[in-house]
Amino acid sequence: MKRMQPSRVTKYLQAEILGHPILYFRELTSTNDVAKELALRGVKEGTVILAETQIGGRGRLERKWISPEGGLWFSIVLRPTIPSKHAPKLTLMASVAVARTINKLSPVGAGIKWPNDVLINQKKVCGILTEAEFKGETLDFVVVGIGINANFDLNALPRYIRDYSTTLRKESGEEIDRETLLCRLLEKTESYYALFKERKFGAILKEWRSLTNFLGSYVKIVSGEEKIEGMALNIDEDGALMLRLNDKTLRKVTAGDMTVVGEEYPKWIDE
Ligand code: BT5
Repeated sequence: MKRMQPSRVTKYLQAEILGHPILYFRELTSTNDVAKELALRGVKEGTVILAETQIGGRGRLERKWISPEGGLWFSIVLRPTIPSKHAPKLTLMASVAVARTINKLSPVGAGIKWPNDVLINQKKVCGILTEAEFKGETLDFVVVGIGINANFDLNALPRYIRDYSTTLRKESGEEIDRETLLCRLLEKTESYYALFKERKFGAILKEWRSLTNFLGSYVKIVSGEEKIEGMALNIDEDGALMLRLNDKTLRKVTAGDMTVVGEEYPKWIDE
């Protein structure tokens, strides 16, 4: 597998904040861990940590993120001056940037599944892990970790993951230039981040909604110890999922794993 050359990204990058600098490593435990360490030591906003492979890649709730060579594994340090409660919006922002960038480079029809997955043909091609560090009520920094299954053989993933996952190469039928993908993705993320800072999150949400197809479906969500079922109505301005439960009450869910059970709301519920 040809290694990435971060200098090729920087040379063509038309972003002013993100990707300055890009710190590149052959192998790391987790780009999020290194980004957090460096952020605590004061690296500037926009710093990107990029690794060819991760041996301790992480998903949410300390789940493993398998990161073979050929994927695009990186984290961005952001330092927005916003109240901490707004941090989850950055995950939504990143998922819109990823789906839009993929679709621009290759017409594979990438879409978003709440809260942090980008899918192609209902299979996961990208996961996003946003981690925030607080200073009292405000944020010190946020690390947005993005993992994209770009060019490796799906057999590199264990079977229980493989059946629900895909790669860009498999879906598009050709090798994706990871440097171009990273370059375009940083530019796109920067433009959404500018909207975010201008408090125009509504514009990002609108795009998010247009990239998702589960709204209006009946879904199951596992959130901590709790299992919640209902019709997915909408995403609110904080990025939380609004559900109509079987007893017709409304419920706002801020975190969890969602499965779409049916395209339509089961008839028996309205009977
Ligand atoms: C995520 O968590 O989807 C967030 C993944 C974030 C990865 C990036 S890579 C760069 C940065 N550095 C890190 O250490 N992390 C970030 P979650 O929704 O909890 O999904 C985790 C689950 O996805 C696992 O439990 C597996 O079932 C599955 N999984 C693991 N590796 C995968 C892969 N390469 N492709 C698809 N699914 C995978």
